[in-house]
Amino acid sequence: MKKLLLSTLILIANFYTPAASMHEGDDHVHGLEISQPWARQTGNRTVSAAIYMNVANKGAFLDQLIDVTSDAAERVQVHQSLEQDGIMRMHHVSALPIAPNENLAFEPGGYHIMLTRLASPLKEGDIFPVTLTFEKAGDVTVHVLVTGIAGLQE
Ligand SMILES: [Cu+2]
Repeated sequence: MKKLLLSTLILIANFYTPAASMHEGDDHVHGLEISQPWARQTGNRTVSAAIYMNVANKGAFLDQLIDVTSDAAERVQVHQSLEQDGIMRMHHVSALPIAPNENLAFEPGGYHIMLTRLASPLKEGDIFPVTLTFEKAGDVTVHVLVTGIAGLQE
């Protein structure tokens, strides 16, 4: 009986711990696949920078990006660039839903993660962590590659 109880506990532990360690990875988390996070180098400037990536929901459930954090800047927000009356404007997006089978691109002229007041300039070749918080998947830390001024070459 004692042995059975112990194996049940181990089973429960195994069931729960992978979720925590999965959150540290860069890709598959609760069906979310996050690929190629990148940001352009900023020269000597620390005013702002934008992070781009691709988020694919390969799971069966709708999820939402509800927060983004990083030590790389004082303020980190999800933004959407939209053209209004011929002028490109950026809007803060507080919750960004990603439906099953949806492939959401964060790209120049669209969604991006805005870093405002950088801790230090972004230098080409640097890699820094950013944590995305999803309603269902929880915290997912990705590593952003700083590219040259041309951006990520496909
Ligand atoms: Cu922005």
